[in-house]
Amino acid sequence: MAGILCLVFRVERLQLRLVRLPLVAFFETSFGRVYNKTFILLSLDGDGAEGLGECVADVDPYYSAETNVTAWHVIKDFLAPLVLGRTFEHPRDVFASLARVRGHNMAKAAIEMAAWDLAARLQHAPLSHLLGGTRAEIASGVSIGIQDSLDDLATKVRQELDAGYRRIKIKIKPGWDVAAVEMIRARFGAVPLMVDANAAYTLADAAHLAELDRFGLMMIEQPLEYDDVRDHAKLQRRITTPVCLDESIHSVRAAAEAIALDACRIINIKPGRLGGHAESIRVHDFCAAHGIPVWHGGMLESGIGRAHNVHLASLPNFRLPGDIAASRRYFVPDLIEPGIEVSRDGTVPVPTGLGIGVTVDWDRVRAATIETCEEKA
Ligand code: NPQ
Ligand code: MG
Repeated sequence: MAGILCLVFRVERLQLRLVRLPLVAFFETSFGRVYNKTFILLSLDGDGAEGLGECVADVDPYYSAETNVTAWHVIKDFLAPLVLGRTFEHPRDVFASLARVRGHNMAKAAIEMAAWDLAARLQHAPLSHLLGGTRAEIASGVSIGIQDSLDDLATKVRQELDAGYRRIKIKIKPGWDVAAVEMIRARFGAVPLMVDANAAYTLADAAHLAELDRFGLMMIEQPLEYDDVRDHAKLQRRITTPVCLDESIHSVRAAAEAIALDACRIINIKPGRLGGHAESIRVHDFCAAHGIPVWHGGMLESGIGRAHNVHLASLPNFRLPGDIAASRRYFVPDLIEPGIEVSRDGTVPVPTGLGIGVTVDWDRVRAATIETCEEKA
């Protein structure tokens, strides 16, 4: 942004905390049901300031290959030595400095995002200013997990529409798809609605997925294999619902390939999956240049990761509501006070304080911490 020329910082200390928080309600996807969220909080100290990042890996390698244990190991033994004692000119250089380690984007993102927060604080600026955000508030949608019954689903949809959320996403899997969408259309009419399969189908299900075409869905997210592009392109030729890719988009190159093959019409950006803010901005910009709208995904983050997401989602090509809902849908209490709140019109204000701009309740963090580790330059 204008006026911010020098973002130099030196990384002096890296701290990991393994934290566990109970979820307000269970969350079920095509890959399983969870009752709590276990994640790594990462602090980077340098030049008298501290930046925070949150690793979005889970306990199981079911959404993606990474877990808390792999992230802890890779950060401590391989990534921390690449940043400790180093001086960076700009946080956008951090991801490239970790390139020797293949993959492990969620582990890399925790460090990279903490570096952005640190640099923003050293500049006395909100993170959104460094990222190139152009919005003062972002549009918020909800992701509703698989329920025990269609009645339970209807209750949830009613509740979220009443709360003001700007679109409803439901998780689907074989046996919980067409009837669930049909019920929502019958009871709630033409509300902005989409579905997310988390890779639960194969190309052999194309005719079945085409049954969703008549409901005017905004999109179907990641219907096929987590690392697939080609079959999604074949599927997109057989259905009219726009395909959105999530799991398959692990880099700007993967996004370029998917767009070139017409494997998707929309892309979900999650900084954890992409290795941080810088690679997310590259995907955002590439999609903007190719007329592909993006929206910000969610990984059941605490208020710390959620705040990072709000700042990133303030960039201009985040044209659809994100999976960035209120803290109270997930954690009561959250690790930040006050939590992320959603207005009656379904928006979240972009914090204007320094860095991620939220206040961490360190007593709550300590109470929820299972294990810690500290590495110094
Ligand atoms: C998605 N999130 O868009 C993911 C999937 C997901 C809000 O729908 C722990 C770790 C639990 C990762 C639950 C939403 C998770 C997780 C869901 C990811 O596909
Ligand atoms: Mg998804």
